[in-house]
Amino acid sequence: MSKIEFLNLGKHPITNNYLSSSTPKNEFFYNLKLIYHSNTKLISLGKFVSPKKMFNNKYAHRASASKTMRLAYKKLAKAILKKYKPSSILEIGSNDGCFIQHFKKIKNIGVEPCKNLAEITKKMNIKTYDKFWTKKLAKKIAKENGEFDIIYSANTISHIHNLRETFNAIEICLKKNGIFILEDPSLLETIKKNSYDQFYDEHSYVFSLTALKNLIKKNNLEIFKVEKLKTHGGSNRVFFKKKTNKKFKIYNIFIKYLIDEKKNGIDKISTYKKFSKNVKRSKKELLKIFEKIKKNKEIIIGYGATYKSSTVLNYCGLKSNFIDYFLDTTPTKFGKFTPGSRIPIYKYKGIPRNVKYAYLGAWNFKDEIFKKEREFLKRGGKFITHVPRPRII
Ligand code: DWN
Repeated sequence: MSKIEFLNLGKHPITNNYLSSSTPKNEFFYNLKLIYHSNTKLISLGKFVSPKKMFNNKYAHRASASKTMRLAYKKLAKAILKKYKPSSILEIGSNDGCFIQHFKKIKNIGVEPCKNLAEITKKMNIKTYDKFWTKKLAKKIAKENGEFDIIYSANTISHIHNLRETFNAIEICLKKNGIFILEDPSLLETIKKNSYDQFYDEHSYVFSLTALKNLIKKNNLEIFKVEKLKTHGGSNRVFFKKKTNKKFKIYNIFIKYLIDEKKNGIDKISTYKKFSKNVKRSKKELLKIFEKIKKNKEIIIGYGATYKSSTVLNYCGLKSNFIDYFLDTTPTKFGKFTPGSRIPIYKYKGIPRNVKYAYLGAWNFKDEIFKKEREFLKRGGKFITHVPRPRII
C-alpha cells in the first residue's frame, strides 16, 4: 500500500476564513486527515481544499506582522546579495513584500495569487504576477523577463498541491547556474515538538529532507545545501541547483541531516503512529489545563490568532467557553472571529490587567512575545502552550 492514513483530526474550516459574525451561515468544513506515502516518505493531507477557497483577495496573513520575520528576511537578503551577487530574483509567494523589497537594486519579481497582497507589492513598484505558480506562468515569466539567478520561496511550496508541476516550473525559470531556495516547516521538528498544528488546509505537506530528495529525482534538480532555522517552529532552508551545474558542491551537512532524519525514523510508518498517539494525549492534557483554569472563573485570552491555532482550537473543541477572545496585531483580523471556533479577535493594545492566562497561538514567536510581555509575566501572568507538551509557563 503506498498511502497510509495515520491521523484523523476531524472537521476543520478554511483557516484564512476569519469570520465577520459568530453565527455564520454555511461555513465550509472538510475532514483533516494525515497520510504517509510509503514510496516517497512524503507526509500530506488526505484531501486537499481547493486553492481558490484558501488563496483569494481576502488573504489575512502578513509576513511583516512579526519583528522576527522582518529581521530574518532582511538578514537573508543581505546574505544572498553578498554571497551570490545575483542580478535577478523571483519570489514565489511574495506576500506583502517583506522579503522581495530588499532587492530593489536588481531585477526583483514577485508571484502572489492573493490579489490583495499582490496589490501591496505592485504599489512598492515591484513587478508582481497575481497568479498561481504553474508551468504556464513560469513560461510566461521566463519569456517576459528571462531566467533568474535566484528563485526564493518561503512557506509557499508546501501550500501547492501539484509538486511535480511546481518543480518543473522552477526549472523553467532558473538560470543554468541559478539557485532555488525553499523554506518550509521541518517535519522532523514537527514530530519532535508534537506541533500537530503545522497541519491545516494550506499546509498540504510538511516536508522532510528525505521526501524532498525523493520528489525531485526525475527533475534536473538536486539539493546541495541545507540550513536549519528557528523560524515558524523549526524550518529547513533548502538550496537546490541544476544537476548539470557543477559550480556548487554538495555540502556534507545535507548528508548528515538526511542520516539524522533516518535515525529519527522519518521514513517509517511507526514514527507517525506514535506521533498520532502523542497528538491524542496532547489534546486530553491541554483540555485538562483549560478546564482547571475555567473552574476558577479566570479569563483566558488567545495571543496571536494564527492559522496554526485553528487546528488546535477545532481539534480540541476550544471555543469562547474556554478562550474569551484573541488579541492580534494584524489589522485584517481585528473585529473578526476565528474560523470554526468563532472566538472574537481584537486589536492588540497590550494584555489587559484583568487577564492572568494567555494561550500562545503564535508559539513560534515565543521569544519575541516573552520579551514584549515582560510586564505581564512580572505581575504573575502565565502563558499556556501545547508545544512541545501542554503546560503553563
Ligand atoms: O505558512 C504560513 C505562515 C507563514 O503564515 C501560512 N500558511 C499562514 C500563516 O500562518 P500562521 O498564522 O500560523 O503564521 P504566524 O506567522 O505564526 O502568525 C502570527 C500571528 O500572530 C499574526 O497574526 C501576528 C500575530 N502576532 C501577534 O499578535 N503578536 C505575532 C506576534 C509575534 C506578536 O507579538
